[in-house]
Amino acid sequence: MFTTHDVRTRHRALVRLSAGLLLTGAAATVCGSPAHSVAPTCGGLTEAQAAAAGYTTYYFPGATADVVVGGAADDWVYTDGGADNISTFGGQDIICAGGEGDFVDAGDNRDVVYAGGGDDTVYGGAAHDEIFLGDGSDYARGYGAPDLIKGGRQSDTIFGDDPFVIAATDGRDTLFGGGGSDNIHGGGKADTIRGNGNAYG
Ligand SMILES: [Ca+2]
Ligand SMILES: [Ca+2]
Repeated sequence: MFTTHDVRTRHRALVRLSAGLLLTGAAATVCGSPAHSVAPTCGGLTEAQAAAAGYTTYYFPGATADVVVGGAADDWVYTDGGADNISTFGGQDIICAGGEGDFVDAGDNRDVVYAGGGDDTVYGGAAHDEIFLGDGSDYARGYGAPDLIKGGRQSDTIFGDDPFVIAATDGRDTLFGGGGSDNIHGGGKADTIRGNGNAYG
């Protein structure tokens, strides 16, 4: 099923697990895929598909508070329920944080974050990130480059860039509030901002 490269990738993930960087959970749910899927997906990929595509995978289903420390390469993260703490640094990472209030720092490069339910805090880091905040009263910062951030049903606070310092790296962000009374700040550059209740993340 797996190539030699996949085995090495999975081995590295297990090494991190054995180093005490990660905690595991139990039951599985679906993120970003139809409910009838056999294996849960994140960003349209199951863990096996993500590993085959070269991602370092962190798969922790269940309602436990997981801690994930990714690396400079491309990470695929599925933590499901529980208040998770996820940092993935460089690489083009795909993150599904699941329910409850999570903290996500996607780091450099282009990342895709599905924060799920709960009151989440999400930092996109540098580059063009896509952040979907889901339910809960969330807080998000896109930081540099043009980011796409979509709020959810409740009242969210969304910043396209650093709210305190206008920088040359600020991007033309696209920010949607979704439901609730949202607080949205574009930052530098010409941003597109909609309080639209039909644009849930
Ligand atoms: Ca990474
Ligand atoms: Ca980023």
